[in-house]
Amino acid sequence: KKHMIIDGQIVNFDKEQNILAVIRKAGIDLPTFCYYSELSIYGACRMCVVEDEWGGVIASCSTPPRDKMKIKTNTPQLFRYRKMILELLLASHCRDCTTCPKNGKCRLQELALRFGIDSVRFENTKKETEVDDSALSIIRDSSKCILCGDCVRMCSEIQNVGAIDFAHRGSNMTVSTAWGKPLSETNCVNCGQCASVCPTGAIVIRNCTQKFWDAIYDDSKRVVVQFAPAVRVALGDEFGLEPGTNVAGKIVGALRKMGVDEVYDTTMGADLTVMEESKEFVKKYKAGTKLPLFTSCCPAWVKYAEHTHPELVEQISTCKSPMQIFSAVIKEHFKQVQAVDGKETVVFAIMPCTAKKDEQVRPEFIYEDGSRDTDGVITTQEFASILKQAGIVFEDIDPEAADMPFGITSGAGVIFGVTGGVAEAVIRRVVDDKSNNMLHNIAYTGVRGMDGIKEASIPYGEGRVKIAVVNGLANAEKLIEQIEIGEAEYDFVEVMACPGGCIAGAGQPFTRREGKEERAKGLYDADKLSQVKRSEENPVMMALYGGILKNKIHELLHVDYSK
Ligand code: HC1
Ligand code: SF4
Repeated sequence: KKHMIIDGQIVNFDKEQNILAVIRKAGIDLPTFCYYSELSIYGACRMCVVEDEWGGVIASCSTPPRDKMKIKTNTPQLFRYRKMILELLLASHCRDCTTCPKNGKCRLQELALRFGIDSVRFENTKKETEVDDSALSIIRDSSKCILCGDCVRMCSEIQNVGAIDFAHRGSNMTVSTAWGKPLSETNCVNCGQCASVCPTGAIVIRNCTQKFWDAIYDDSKRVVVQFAPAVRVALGDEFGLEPGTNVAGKIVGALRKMGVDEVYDTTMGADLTVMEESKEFVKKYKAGTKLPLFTSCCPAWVKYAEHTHPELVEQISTCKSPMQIFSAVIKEHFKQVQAVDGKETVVFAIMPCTAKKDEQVRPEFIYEDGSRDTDGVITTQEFASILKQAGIVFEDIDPEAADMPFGITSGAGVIFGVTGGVAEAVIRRVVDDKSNNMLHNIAYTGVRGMDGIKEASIPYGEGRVKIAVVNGLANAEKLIEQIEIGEAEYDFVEVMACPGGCIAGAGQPFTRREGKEERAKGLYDADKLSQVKRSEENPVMMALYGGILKNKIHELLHVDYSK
């Protein structure tokens, strides 16, 4: 076996691409600003330096491991070196930590503390604060940027968007949009993935918590909250629970404690999406309409298609996303109640996603009287801060069940939150064989797992339906290219912009691959535990289709992005 000697300790390695990965394997938390295993190596921050056996200083992220190599990670020289880098960064950085949205979660702050920096020896070269808050999901403050390039690589390598890039040279270097345009005027899709890797407060997610509180404090409003499938398996991270713990019941209990009038699970909306999307798919498949049908629930994907592949927009399902479907149904349901008690119904959605903040105000979802389907979107992280503001001791909250009449959900709906879940839920609906055996087989068709591009094929009628599942927009681009040059052919394609699906949305507490796997497991376990496995078996569906959806299916559940 190949091995390295790290600080005198033998550590085996095999497929690790760089020394840093071997060091982390040895349980040493070497600091970095610019290293993410899923992104290319930039090697700019130099915090991860180590000493070789001759006292030479090398960047561990960009050096491959060699057999029998000896390195040290902690020497007086390295300590001085790291301190100096931190002081140089702090000299040009805003130091108003208490009012920064990243306070307590900033890596620069964390490392300054860890290395005991109590003063900075260099002249203050902080630039003027320059905030771009034009976009609905993220806010950029370039004066807090440390030029690690994480956002740039995320936006281009994983999302194939390239809305931001390095501009200028030397001491004038910044991260900027093309021509310095406001972000809202670029091809940014609001996925927020840049913010999720930004180590400082240079890119943060827009905060809408005050809007939520204003509604709660307003007695003339009926506040209805829905929470997305993926939120339940990530929120616990903020409260020290085991990764992937399902806290759905606690979310309901906590929201009631804060004075929310009605609490629902977006999973019911996902069931409605399955019903409608399956219907649309089967109709198109049988009619021989141009396929594949692309899913529509990820708003960052919809935006990407609009910017980059307008020719594909008419192949995107006309189903509104579960969030929008559910809000529309809630508003319709409370119309009569509102006529009696005079309270205005406002719907907030707790989402793992930053693009939902943009989806919610798309013109398609704002009606003539100014009303909307969803009135506010708060991310999982914002919800965690709301809980803390309310003084809720989350650990002590007893789980409760969601309200009726929409409180029953299916296992098919809950797995929407993980890549492959929408496809799996639709397959469950369209196959004729409703046996447990088939249910089990569907899980092994290839739709599950964290791979960026997955394929499945299921028997249907006389033939087979070919399905692809992609996550990360660069993977979507690869698949589209293959389809367009005729190298691949599919009937149904699920696209989620965030790598791993909604469980890794930018609104969630940040996690790496292992954390995503735990979250996925949390959702698959929830599916296993639910009595109702298929959307069409959810009794709420029957009640809705026989009730308020009569004559309103198109109006409440569909949208046409190609118009
Ligand atoms: Fe998602 Fe969806 S699954 S988009 O990934 O279709 O955000 O969780 O709420 O709308 O249900 C996100 C998650 C979410 C919608 C559903
Ligand atoms: Fe790029 Fe997404 Fe950030 Fe927009 S939100 S700049 S698309 S990474």
